[in-house]
Amino acid sequence: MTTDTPILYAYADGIARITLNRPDRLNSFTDAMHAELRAALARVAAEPGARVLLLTGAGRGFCAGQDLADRAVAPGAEPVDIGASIERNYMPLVLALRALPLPVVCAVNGVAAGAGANVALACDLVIATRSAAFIQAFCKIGLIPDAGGTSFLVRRVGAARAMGLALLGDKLSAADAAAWGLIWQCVDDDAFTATVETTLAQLATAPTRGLAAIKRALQAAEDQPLAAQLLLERDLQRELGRSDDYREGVTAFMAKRAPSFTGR
Ligand code: T3D
Repeated sequence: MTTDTPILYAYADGIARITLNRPDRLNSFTDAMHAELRAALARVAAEPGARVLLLTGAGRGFCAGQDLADRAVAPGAEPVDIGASIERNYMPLVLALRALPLPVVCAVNGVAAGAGANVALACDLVIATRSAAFIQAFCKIGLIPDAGGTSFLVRRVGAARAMGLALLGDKLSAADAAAWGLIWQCVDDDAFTATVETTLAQLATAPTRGLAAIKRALQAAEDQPLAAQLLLERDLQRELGRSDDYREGVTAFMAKRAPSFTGR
């Protein structure tokens, strides 16, 4: 695999694939990598037939967060404005992953630390290989979890575990991450690739508009009360009831045959 470019992009058969590609630095983020990642996500959004996105890392790690080599400050020098970096890079990244109108599968192939862990959590389905781990490493360098971490952690694992992970920065195994409800699945290393590919194939042939609406509704449920959620469900269901895939789903069920969804 080439390391010339920090982001690899591939597309075929409805499946877009983005690989973080700085393996010798555990795929940690630089400004250049963020710019390429933004461009790749824009490409997915513009890909007419894209029905699922895979995000993964090259080499033995998924992502070790911000490249700290870019953050070393000489004595007496002005520190980097990290807020500006977050605004320029991490906020648009998390929001773009959440807004994509198709499922985003994050295949966590190894350690996910700092913002790398939280970018994974911004994806819709996180499948981690058993030897992977999640580390809220921020507390070790005097920072707080960013890239949505404070929100994802509290919502998924509850306040007590979120506080422990964020304050101690301990390594959370992929198995515990799945058991705690932080991620979807922990898979044995030798079954990891096959499981990811089966999941991608399933999602790439599913009713894409319906999946996008599920994503939107579940995200909305994090912020709004039941009454508003019921209204959103009504509106999305009304829209989906007019889709080709709903018609095909019902027709196939009645005909006792497998459906063939087009994503429309
Ligand atoms: O813009 C902003 O600044 C704001 C955003 C901040 C968000 C953040 O993400 S802050 C948190 C940054 N990340 C970390 O603090 C994690 C740092 N890395 C580690 O703690 C460890 O590398 C790991 C626990 C992730 C993995 O440990 P291990 O033993 O498996 O690997 P290693 O030997 O530490 O790393 C392998 C190489 O990658 C090594 O380089 P070398 O010695 O082979 O030349 C290491 O220095 C490099 N590396 C790992 N993480 C980073 C990194 N280089 C730069 N930045 C990194 N984050």
